[in-house]
Amino acid sequence: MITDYQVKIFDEKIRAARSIVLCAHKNPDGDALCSVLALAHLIELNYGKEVTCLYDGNIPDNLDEVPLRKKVKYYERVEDDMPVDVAIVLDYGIEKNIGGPHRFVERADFVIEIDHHINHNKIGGLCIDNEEAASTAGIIYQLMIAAGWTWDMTVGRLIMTGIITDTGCFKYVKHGVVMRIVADLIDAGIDIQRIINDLSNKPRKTVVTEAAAVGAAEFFFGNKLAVVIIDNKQYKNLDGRGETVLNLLGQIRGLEYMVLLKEQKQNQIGVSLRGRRHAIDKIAVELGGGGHEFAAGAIVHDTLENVKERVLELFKGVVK
Ligand SMILES: [Mn+2]
Repeated sequence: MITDYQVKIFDEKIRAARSIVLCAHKNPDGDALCSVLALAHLIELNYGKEVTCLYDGNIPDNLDEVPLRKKVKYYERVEDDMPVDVAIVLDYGIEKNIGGPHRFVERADFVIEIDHHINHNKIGGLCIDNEEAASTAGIIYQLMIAAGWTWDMTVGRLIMTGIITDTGCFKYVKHGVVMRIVADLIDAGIDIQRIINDLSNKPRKTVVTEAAAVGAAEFFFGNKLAVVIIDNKQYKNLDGRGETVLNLLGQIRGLEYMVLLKEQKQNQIGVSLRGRRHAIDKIAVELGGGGHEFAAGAIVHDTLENVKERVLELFKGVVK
């Protein structure tokens, strides 16, 4: 629930701000990107203020059709000494996930955070967080309704895209509240089929790389755990986090856990963990990362071989 107090503080801070920066986690996914763009557009519609949207890392090609996609700028393309009155961090998880734009957040007079990740070191002076929420985009919807803001189809499409991507097309929905938001958006004229079609938009090399990676998967603990390795050469062809690899593996009968190891650069391995019925978030924490109960991850600075060994060791105590 969004409180009147949260709306009041948000309103006061935005009204007084001359310079506003919005950002999310590095390598933004659909929810991160669409939450930033939806809130940016809402601030423009309701406060008549231009905001600066920043990102770090890469935005997956399948988000090319997202409305206002061009509005978000790579953080190095913005003047380093740009003044920041208010920074809004969305869908960021933990502070270090912000990456490059963190320098602007650090300099802000006031920080607002809007997030649905578990985080014990919040950075916002105003926190509009809900760990139960299926997506940050859904929190933006609740905020705009609570605040009585004007919104349009662009905002609606962005919010729906954030919800669709973060719920794996509604697969991870745990509470009816998100489906009520979806129902309201559909009644307002948002076309789900069009959004899903727009998200099927990857380069051929990406799909070919993902399929090859699944083909080379290794299986452990009586086929309960699958490990897929994406070396640096393959990583360059990958689109985003390699969600498709995990989705395809997840169709294997009897498989309970999935691990995707991505060599982002030498001695920097992105680890994505999935559990079908058993939690894996504690393993992500052990690796210095975090996330959700059944979907979590970390970035580990070591070789592919060492990280694989470490992950297998951690799973030893967990596989049921
Ligand atoms: Mn999210």
